[in-house]
Amino acid sequence: MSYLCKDTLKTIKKNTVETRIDKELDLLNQLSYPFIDRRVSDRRVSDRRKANLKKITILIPCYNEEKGIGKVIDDVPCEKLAHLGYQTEIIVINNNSTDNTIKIAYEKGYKVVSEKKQGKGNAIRAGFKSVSNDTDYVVMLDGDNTYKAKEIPRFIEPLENDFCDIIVGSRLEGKLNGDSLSFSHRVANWFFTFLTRRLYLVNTTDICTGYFAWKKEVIDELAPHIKSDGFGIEAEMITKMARLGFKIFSVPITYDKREGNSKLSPYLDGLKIIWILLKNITWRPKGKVNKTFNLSWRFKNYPDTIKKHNLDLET
Ligand SMILES: Nc1nc2c(ncn2[C@@H]2O[C@H](COP(=O)(O)OP(=O)(O)O)[C@@H](O)[C@H]2O)c(=O)[nH]1
Ligand SMILES: [Mg+2]
Repeated sequence: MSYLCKDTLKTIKKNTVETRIDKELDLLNQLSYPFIDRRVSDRRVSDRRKANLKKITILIPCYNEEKGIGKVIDDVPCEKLAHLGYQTEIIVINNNSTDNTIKIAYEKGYKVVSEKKQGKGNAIRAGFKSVSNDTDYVVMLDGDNTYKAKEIPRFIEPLENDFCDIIVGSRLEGKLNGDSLSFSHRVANWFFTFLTRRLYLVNTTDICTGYFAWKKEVIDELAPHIKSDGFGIEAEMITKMARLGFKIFSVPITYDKREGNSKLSPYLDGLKIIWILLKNITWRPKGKVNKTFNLSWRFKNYPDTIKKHNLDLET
């Protein structure tokens, strides 16, 4: 009798496990078609709702990046992300490109947002506006194939675990391949980062990076405060995100030599960054007063040594 019971139990257990695995395989099969196709469609959205997937929107600002954009897009691990439970949308933000950038993005089936006002800052602001409300995480990286889109699953992990609100990709603490970042750029970046850590108590180790990930609600709060047209945008975002009291942390990333020509003017953009770092020391979101603001307090404490580095913003 007891033998029979055990046997029956084993059969029931086996059937239940098999049914569950079958169901999961079915789900993955349903999902894999639209992700191989990689087009954003209503069907994919409804699949996502059905399967309760989270959504990642990837923003790629591009100005004449025909040499890199195809590689960046192909490198996005859509299928791996789908298996991890994410739907992926890619948005290329174009700014008057005169080469084949848009053609390549369209051919691959992705959404292109065109912003007439030139500059990376203008492009990113246009990109923020085009992020849909059902997005959970927003990732941004350059279209020149310097940052590695295949690192996205590892990159967003601290957001998923609720460790922080914003991830800043760190090249200085990550892997700099070949001569991807010149000595002078490294020194300048180190200096800007040092200033930012001291003045804003931000736990970041590379403030000139172009690789970011945010929770969607951060974008909603941050976007109205961003004004930069050009390359000051990264410094502006980091300083204002700090002032808004979000939790910011770095994740080491790989940085390769860029495809095509850089649009950065090292001296002019370097001066702009210093100006933004100094100007935003006193910046506060309108209607909010920071009672803990005190310069000596900032210089005494270093981000590594303080437990809670969010500023208390009170209305
Ligand atoms: N849409 C748009 N993208 C830009 C503009 N300027 C630069 N970018 C993009 O921003 C990213 C960073 O620019 P890049 O020249 O690589 O600067 P670097 O990474 O600091 O050397 C690249 O993907 C560029 O194509 C612009 O005016 N408009
Ligand atoms: Mg670049």
